Amino acid sequence: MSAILLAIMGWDPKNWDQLFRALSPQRDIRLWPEQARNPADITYACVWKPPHGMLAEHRNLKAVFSLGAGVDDILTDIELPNVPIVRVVDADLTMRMTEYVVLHVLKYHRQQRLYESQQRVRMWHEHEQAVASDVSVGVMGLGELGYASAIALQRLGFRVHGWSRTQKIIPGVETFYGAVGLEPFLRRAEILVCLLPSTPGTRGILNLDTFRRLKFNGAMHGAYLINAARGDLQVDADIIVALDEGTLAGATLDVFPVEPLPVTSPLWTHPKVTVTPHNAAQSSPRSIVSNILRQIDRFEVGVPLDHVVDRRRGY
Ligand code: NDP
Ligand code: OXD
Repeated sequence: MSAILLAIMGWDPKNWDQLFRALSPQRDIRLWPEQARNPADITYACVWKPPHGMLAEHRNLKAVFSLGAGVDDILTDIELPNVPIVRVVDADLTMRMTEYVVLHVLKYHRQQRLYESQQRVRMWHEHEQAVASDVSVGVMGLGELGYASAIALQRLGFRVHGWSRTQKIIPGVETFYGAVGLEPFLRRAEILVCLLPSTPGTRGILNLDTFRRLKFNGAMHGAYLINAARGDLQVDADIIVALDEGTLAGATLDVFPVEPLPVTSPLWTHPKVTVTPHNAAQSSPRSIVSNILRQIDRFEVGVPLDHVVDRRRGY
């Protein structure tokens, strides 16, 4: 008996459950916790924010598939079974994240919030507009999502810099890497886009010290933050201080240390903050489910899994 377990927390599991059943009617699909029985039957688990310790109860697991690109919620489970963890790498997800990054970079570049505030008071007034090639955008993380966003921004004419853990060569993008590369990278960035995974090496990296190193006297006349990666990379209190002291001129935040963002958070109403509900790369479950089922079919005939997470690196 071989069954697939779906354990989905924080998202509505119904659509996923229906898709798995529709796209693989021959398989035994069990939605956790309602249909959890005989844990020994389970050979694959497809999960989003599974409760810690739950996967360890399934001793015949052969692989765990994350339903998202980030796997921090899975890897922080200290009882995680020693099986491959596969993450999502999907063209649709990548495109949606690229759209989000381009949208918010352009929103700052084209002073859209300012024009919207003018519209509210029927003010017809043009402001000087910087040329994109004078604006420096720094992309933290040059993996699947950071790379695609950097290329899209570079094609729009921005001056793009990137930072990663290991060295990268990307035509048209000035790259920096490792701890020594962080300082020169930050010094160039007027709009800082974060697409890093959450790991022990990155958590809290979006802090006041980081913001104070950004380039605030460039074509944008201020520094901006866009975090579409993970909430625990940012220190919310430091963002507020940086905005209030003028170190940051604006922040777009899709992710937060506590989600949903508590109604009491000052970020909701801060005049320089844009909040979105962790939907930067809201993507097609159909595409993700099809990819996972294809991987399982191939794995069962001996083909190695793609996009297996390196547990030592943490992403
Ligand atoms: P990848 O694993 O493909 O890329 C991660 C990048 O971060 C790599 O370039 C890596 O460097 C770099 N990196 C990791 N650790 C460090 C470090 N300590 N210092 C410098 N660079 C580092 O991930 P993806 O691009 O697919 O996704 C990135 C993150 O985006 C996910 O982990 C997830 O948290 C978040 N995400 C958010 C979504 C949303 O809707 N808001 C949707 C999807 C993902 P190197 O290349 O050298 O290894
Ligand atoms: C992901 C996400 O990691 O949606 O895929 O946050």
